[in-house]
Amino acid sequence: MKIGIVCYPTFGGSGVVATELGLGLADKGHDVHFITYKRPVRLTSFHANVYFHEVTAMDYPLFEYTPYETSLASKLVDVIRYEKLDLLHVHYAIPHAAVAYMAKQILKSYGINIPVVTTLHGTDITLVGNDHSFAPVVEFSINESDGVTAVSEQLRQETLNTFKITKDIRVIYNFIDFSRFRKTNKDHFRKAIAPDGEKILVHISNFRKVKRVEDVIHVFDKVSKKVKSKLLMIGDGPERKHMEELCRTLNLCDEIRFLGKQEAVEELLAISDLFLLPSENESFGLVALEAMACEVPVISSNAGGLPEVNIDGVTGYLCDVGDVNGMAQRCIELLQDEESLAIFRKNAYNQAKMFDIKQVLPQYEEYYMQVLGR
Ligand code: GMT
Repeated sequence: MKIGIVCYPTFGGSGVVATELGLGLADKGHDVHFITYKRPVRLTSFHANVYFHEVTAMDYPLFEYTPYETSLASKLVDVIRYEKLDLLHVHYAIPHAAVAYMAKQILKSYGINIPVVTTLHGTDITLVGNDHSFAPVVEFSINESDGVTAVSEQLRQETLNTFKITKDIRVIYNFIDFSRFRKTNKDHFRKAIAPDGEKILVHISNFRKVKRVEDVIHVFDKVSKKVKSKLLMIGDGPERKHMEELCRTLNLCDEIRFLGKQEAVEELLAISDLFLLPSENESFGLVALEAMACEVPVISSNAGGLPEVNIDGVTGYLCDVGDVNGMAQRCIELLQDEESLAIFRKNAYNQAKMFDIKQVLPQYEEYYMQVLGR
């Protein structure tokens, strides 16, 4: 198949899923064309049947807002016509599903019918998508897609509860590539970060409000009073500055390291004992899955689709959003009990196996065939 993939090229989960999916499809012999404004962060090396088409949005003094959507639609028309794509798969509804609809209509005037699959990732439905400034367009473009997938059952339900949806929504879970995410021996890193045998807790996110990063710091504050430990804060975003200030106020600067955006997160997960994800909302929680694949149990909130990934009392613990005391207590229990920690580590790995890319990729291929009517 010749497949076009539209996504955000940044560190966000939807861009990561889209890129890994595209690369996996290419490995299976499909031709994959990424169409976006920058080379996706996980598209780092040359692959024989992977193509990248950069969208350049034209600026002009008249435009207060650069019309990226128009440039993307024009690029889609061009790539689909000349590369003769079979199917277009857009990740994150805003604005990609609406732009795909526009491109589809334009292509009809050339006698081309391009099936569009839209994958919903989370905030395109919850935090952002249901805002009245986007909602009618999101609802319309989901209903006009030829196929719609959601990354968790909870997100599917939330979409049906939020919008008037006339299309079936197929749940295809996010996935993990074990050739990259697995526990490896990085003892030299561990020694550098925790020279006195401290436990290592880790958080990875885009540091937006929805991640409740301040809860991570408050949980760690309580844990570090009972267990000698260090906290790694990986990623960057609007809340980082406030979090650094909070660490200074709590006098935790020697125990917490802000590492910024990191490419090889698996190397840091390999030396971690617990992963913290206290999000306000999380349609799936891809980073939690990445941690689990590296045998790191997860202490998370029970928001959104997290209970479909992190199993309470098995692969980690789920607490109510904002329950800092509960999360800290669970961390302390696990960190003080090596035997339980080892069991949770193995359970986390086994649960991650359910989301192996080798199981999930064929579900997308089968879904594409269904949408194409083959
Ligand atoms: O808004 C975000 O947090 C980023 C967003 C994205 O599109 O990158 O993340 C969402 O998609 C990920 C991949 O499917 C999911 O693992 C995340 O749970 C989801 N984030 C939220 O629902 C907040």
